[in-house]
Amino acid sequence: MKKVLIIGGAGFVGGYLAEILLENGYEVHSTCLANEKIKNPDCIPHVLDILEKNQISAVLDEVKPEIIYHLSAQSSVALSWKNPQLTVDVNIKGSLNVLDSLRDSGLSSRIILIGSGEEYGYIQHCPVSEEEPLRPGNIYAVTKACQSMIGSIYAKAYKMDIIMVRAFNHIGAGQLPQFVVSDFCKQVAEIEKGLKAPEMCVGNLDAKRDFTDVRDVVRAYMLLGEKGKSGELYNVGSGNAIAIREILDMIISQSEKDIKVTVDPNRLRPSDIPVIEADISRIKADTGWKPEIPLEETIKNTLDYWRR
Ligand code: A2R
Repeated sequence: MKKVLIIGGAGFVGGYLAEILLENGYEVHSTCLANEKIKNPDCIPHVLDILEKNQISAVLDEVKPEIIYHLSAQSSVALSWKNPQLTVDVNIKGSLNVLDSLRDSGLSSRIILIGSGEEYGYIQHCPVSEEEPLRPGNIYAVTKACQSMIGSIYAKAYKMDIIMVRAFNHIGAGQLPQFVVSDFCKQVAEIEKGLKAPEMCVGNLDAKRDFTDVRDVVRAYMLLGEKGKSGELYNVGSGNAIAIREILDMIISQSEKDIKVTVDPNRLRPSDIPVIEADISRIKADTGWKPEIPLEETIKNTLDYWRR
């Protein structure tokens, strides 16, 4: 049975990734911080803070995984404006600790570094391919760009089996409400329950983003672990940008309530990138992956999650 290690497995994506890997016969080890919990009882849990290199080395020594998925991150763009120090520490220093520990371990594990479509920033060509120069527009994006660059350098310099991913917006049940779709669905559920006046507070509705169901995203990660080319960088997204306004309309249309929309200046970011859309031809060609779950279904699942 192939052994995998998910670093940062208590987050939104980690649970879904563990589930698909278990379904496909992997032995899944998953790490979390001391104050977190790995929910899936079929995973083998480990406590690990990526800011502590010795903790990473100890887990690698114990597990000796064939594939590592590095998901640990300060993953919120909004929080990265408020706390750039933490974002740099976790996303850059922490990722470097993970790579250095793996290098020191003498293991030849494949490692998948999860980056972000935000790395491209102010893109000039849409859809954006992996060859597009990076013009990151926020602190989170800079840290993820840095992680990808270090990954690429380590792959070449030390002949490590590293794959870099640029994941575009992924959504689904269980995502924290700092993220736009989850936030909107939560607000609608609260309005329906009478916990909130029938008014939605929103930020910039004109931005266009590329949304993929988290279950499609983790299937892409699994396929990259199995079939991705070593040293390569892959976009993971839907290949189809949609305006936040359209998403909001889809969410509101799934509710019986009459809901008013108000722009809240506190929700506008210091800078927002107008359009981000992924070119996903590379991952399609190398792994055969393509997204399968329609946006309406993902929105319904997310809304039902908050209603529950
Ligand atoms: O921030 P927390 O307490 O929710 O914990 C997050 C955890 N994490 C850490 N793990 C180990 N050492 C650290 N120093 C550390 N700091 C934070 O990583 C959380 O449990 C996990 C990341 O999960 P989420 O924030 O829910 O991100 P998500 O949506 O699962 O995205 C996974 C990856 C990230 O690299 C994103 O940047 C990318 O996909 O889009």
